Amino acid sequence: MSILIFGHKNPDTDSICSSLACEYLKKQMGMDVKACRLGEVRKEAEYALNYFGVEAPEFIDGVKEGDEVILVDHNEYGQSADGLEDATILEMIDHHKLGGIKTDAPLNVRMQTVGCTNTILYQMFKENKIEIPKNIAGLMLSAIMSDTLIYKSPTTTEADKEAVSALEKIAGVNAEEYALEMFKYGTSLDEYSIEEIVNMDFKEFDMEGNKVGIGQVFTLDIDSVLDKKDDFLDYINSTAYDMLVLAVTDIIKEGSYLIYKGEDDVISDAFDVNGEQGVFADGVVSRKKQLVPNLTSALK
Ligand SMILES: [Mn+2]
Repeated sequence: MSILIFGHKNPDTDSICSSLACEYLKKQMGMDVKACRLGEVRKEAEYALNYFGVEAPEFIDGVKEGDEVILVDHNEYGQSADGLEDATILEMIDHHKLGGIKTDAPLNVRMQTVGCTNTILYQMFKENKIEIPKNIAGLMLSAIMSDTLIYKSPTTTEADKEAVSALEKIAGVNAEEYALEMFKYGTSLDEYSIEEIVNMDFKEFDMEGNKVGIGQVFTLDIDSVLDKKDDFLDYINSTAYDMLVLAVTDIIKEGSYLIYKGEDDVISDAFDVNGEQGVFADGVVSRKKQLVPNLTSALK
């Protein structure tokens, strides 16, 4: 039976793409392996798979005694396949802290403090002098751009950037432009109604006797929200809140667009902006640390 390669449960783009890149690498090295996944393919990874024309790894709901496995992008029982305690772990390739796995036999472990598992895999391709095909290179760079948030994550290293600059030549894309499109698709709010978006992550506060609601959504598909600003306002203004702020947070620009029910002056004071619907509050990304305290003091 094939050796099973899989990333963590609730797989992100790195877990999906590292299982596929590792599968290709090990096959070239003469091993009988199969890429698997432990959960649904999310939209971001779906974009990468479709773009580069690769099929998703096969879904498995657990492993059992006698199975041989390679773990990528994780190394903890809690994040891994059900039954892992009974299977044989042959190898782990990961960039996270050690999470307490125990084995009966020796195994290969490759851990590095880089931004993405696919950066390690890239080095393994090089070390083994195995050429990376175009579609696999595309998946690998998708994962690195995703895990490093286009190099904005503090986990980003020079090794990640070096890998991407080599991979983008093979894949034939501009990594940054490609990644923005991938994030846009991955964070699209198209399938949600106005009411669902406002209430997706919504909390209510009492500020100086005012009933204030703050909703926050993370997306890079900003235009699809701002284009419907008036519809959002119709709904927001129909609520019973004294003040309601919807923060549409752009993680790449590191700020939030604000649509609100309430006084323009309060928004101006709170975020040091020219208070108007859809205004961009630069640097405002946290409800707990910024939206709530800033609005509370502005309402005083
Ligand atoms: Mn990862």
